[in-house]
Amino acid sequence: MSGYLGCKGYLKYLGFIPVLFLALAVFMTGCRGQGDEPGKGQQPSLAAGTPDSIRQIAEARGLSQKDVEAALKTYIPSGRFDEYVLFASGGHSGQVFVIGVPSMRLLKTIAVFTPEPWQGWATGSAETHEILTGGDMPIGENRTLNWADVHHPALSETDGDYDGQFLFVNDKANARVAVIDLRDFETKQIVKNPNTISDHGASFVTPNTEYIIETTQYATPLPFHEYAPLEEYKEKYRGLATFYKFDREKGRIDESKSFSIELPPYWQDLCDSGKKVSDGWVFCNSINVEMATGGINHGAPPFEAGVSQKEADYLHVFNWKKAEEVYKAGKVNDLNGMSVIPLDTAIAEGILYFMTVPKSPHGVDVTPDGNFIIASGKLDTHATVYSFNKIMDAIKNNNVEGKDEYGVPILTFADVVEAQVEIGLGPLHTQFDADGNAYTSVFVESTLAKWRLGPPIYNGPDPWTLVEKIPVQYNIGHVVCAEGDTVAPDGKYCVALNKWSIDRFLPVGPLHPQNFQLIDISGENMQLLYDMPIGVGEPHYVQMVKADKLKPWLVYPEVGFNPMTMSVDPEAASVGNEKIVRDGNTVKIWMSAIRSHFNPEHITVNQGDKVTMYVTNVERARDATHGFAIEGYNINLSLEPGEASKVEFIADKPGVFPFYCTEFCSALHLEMMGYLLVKPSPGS
Ligand code: K7E
Ligand code: CUA
Repeated sequence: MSGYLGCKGYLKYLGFIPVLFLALAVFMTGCRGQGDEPGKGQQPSLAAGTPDSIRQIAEARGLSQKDVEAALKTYIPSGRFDEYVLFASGGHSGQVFVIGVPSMRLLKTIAVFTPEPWQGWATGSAETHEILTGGDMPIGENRTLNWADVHHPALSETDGDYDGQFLFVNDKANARVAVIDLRDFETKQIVKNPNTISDHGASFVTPNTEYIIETTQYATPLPFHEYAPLEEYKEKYRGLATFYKFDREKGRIDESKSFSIELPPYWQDLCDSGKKVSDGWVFCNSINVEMATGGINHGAPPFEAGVSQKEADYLHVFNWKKAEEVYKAGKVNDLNGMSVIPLDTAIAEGILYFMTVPKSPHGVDVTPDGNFIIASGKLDTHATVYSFNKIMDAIKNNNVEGKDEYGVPILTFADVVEAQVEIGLGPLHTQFDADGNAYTSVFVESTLAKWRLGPPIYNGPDPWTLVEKIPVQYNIGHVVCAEGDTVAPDGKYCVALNKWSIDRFLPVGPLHPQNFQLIDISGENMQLLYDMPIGVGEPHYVQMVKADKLKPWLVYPEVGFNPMTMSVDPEAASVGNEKIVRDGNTVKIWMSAIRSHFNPEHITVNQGDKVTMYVTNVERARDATHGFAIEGYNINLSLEPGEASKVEFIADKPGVFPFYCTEFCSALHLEMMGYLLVKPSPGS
């Protein structure tokens, strides 16, 4: 324990100087692992009256009463369902993880930006390949992206509440946004921003999913594929906030009705939409108002120091309803097919204002009632709370404390701030419960802090004060609480999304899993319930939705259904129309799949033929999925009941290639196969 106290003492006397920040983070990390010994439980101490059978299990396993309570709170018996669902960004995996709460069982990964063979995602089907490459870079040839850095999932909303229909996620590395339809949990669209290469303040939705918001992270010349040396950073480099119009009917982003706003080359960071009273506004943080360009290799200060020289950065305040009017009035430039509102226009039209935020902010979160905007500095110990009404007053009265280099008005800090709440060192992100409390992740300290909001959302004693902190293991990034970023949070659970696990799991080599820690927030004190390792990528943000808001299909509604169009495909194969049709060197095959055979089973083509296969799973039974793989041809489809898929390939390799079903669908699954015979062309 002395090590832990030593760390605390160190913290107390340390000034929060940016250059020391890294050293501090390293030091704090070194402090860890000195508390509880991993793998060894505390002495069991079950309450009197606990049945002997339970007492014996607890004693044999070295479980305390708290451990047993935690186990009981998370256990879901076979055949029963979880109460909540987490949609977790998959980080580098380019995917989304679907996890049940409170069991913390992984229910599914949704393939988004990377090929995923089980779902047949871009591993053979023409449709999925078309979606995946729909977001490819508009530069270079053969530049098919095969990874992504997924940060922020956003569920579609109606009146500021999750409606369970769609999910959007971003790819920070390449400024892409994807649309997932929650009827079949499949990705339907990937859009690449033509003018920026990286994003971070994405995906965030407006309260009725009118728009999906995406802001640049690292500034580049505008557009990004133009060249400009770093010496011209201030003149040529720019950020962007893009508002993608969502067509709910079609379930797609409509790029032709989307627009961007040109921004100074600060690094725009996370965003949140105003809601209720603040509907119509969007708030996005930024860092690097210094416009540092790094250059440690030329003796310049490294980015980490340059970017955090100043005491404050700017929180961007956007009037998106006004921006929409300006866009519709045509006061835009066309840039690579995207309408861009120039920075000067945004200023002149009252679309953009700044507010200062102390010490390298990161997250920004709007309270459920829409009255307050909370931002936290990574090098600060406070959450800074801005009042929406005060912001509106400052704008109306032109109460500014100056302008930035580009002429953006900066609202007077003292007049827009409602409170600054002492939270702990390194606050990042904030969520809410139903009782007027906020929950902020505190990175450097590795804690989750619960604190009280103030009137009108919380009208009890001691507003704007810290209530309790719970240690987490370790380095918490985001926190998610049940429906905790909507107009109507549920409370009950939060999950700490920890970057480091260090000593929490059986060692699996130097690359450690992330650690999702489920925390019960329903009682007087927060209680840690469960650690879930995530060993597939680094999740950032997660949303937690009430399970009964989701209404997914259990099978596709009709046989021959094409998930890309979400309708019956007129070209789909069906029972009775299976056939092989040759036209010159083009061969088309209509194939059905049902337990336990494909029809046709023999396909003979000539080397060099262009082959198109329409394969339909004609099953109507739940879970009767078939796969369709052609050995040696790098093809695997997943055909869920009713689904129709299309495969196109050139039969360039002669020989005999078994094709088979890759899902163990029946007792005679191994027999569900056939032969593709490719006759060598004469002379080959
Ligand atoms: Cu990792 Cu929201 Cu991209 Cu914070 S972000 S942790
Ligand atoms: Cu169909 Cu195995």
